[in-house]
Amino acid sequence: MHDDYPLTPSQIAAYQRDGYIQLNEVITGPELETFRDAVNAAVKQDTARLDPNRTKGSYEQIFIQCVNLWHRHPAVQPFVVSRRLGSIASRLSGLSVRLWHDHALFKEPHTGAKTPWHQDTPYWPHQQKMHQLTIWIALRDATIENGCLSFLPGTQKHLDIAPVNLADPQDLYAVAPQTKGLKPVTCELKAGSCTVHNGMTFHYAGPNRSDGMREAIAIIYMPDGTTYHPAPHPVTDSLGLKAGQKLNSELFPLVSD
Ligand SMILES: O=C(O)CCC(=O)C(=O)O
Repeated sequence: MHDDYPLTPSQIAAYQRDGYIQLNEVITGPELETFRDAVNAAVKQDTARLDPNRTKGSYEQIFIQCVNLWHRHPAVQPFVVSRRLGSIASRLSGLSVRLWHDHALFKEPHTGAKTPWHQDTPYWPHQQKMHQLTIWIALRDATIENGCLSFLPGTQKHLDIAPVNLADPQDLYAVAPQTKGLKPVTCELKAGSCTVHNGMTFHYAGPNRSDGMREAIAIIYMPDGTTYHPAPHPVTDSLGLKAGQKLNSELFPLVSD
């Protein structure tokens, strides 16, 4: 995971124009198996205390979400803070980047919940909002049947839209009428391939109608120099940060040159 994944100037231009891009075969072979096993073991450990018969709220029906695996699970860490992934984020955004956080996003079979159309950055306690980006890695094939991602190209330029409540979403056109008429692009991915999206790009995933788990991990990056905007967030709530403080502690490592 030390080598650079090849990116052409036209791929970088496409990412900057559309706010997302699909990159195939980013992690392959034994590395993919090791990463998938490590993430699966981490999710299993993190969810072991949950009662499988509990009633799940609407958010929990969307996916099993385990945040910052890299910080608690040594086998996951080398992948999340790897040069290969950090350098993709840095070259696509054109900026030096830090890790914001990772999260495993496992959509359970037949639970029926879609991930509603939303932008990410409005949820985050950051003063700067325009250049965060997520590498979403399929650990097993992501298909229309099991809930792969779709994007609305160019919507990263639509700032100042109120955050969508994922557990109780409004209609997309009520939240963001400027998206009317845009054609979504759906990205089916082979395991080990990924999509990268700007945190302001609207995206969506359908329900998992297959018999297997949709296993993915999303790794989120922010430009070096991003500062704290006081707002509740599980990653920063316990850190005692002050408004305007740089997010540059060991929890937010620099992952690019
Ligand atoms: O995995 C999903 O269903 C949604 C992912 C997502 O919203 C994200 O990575 O920003």
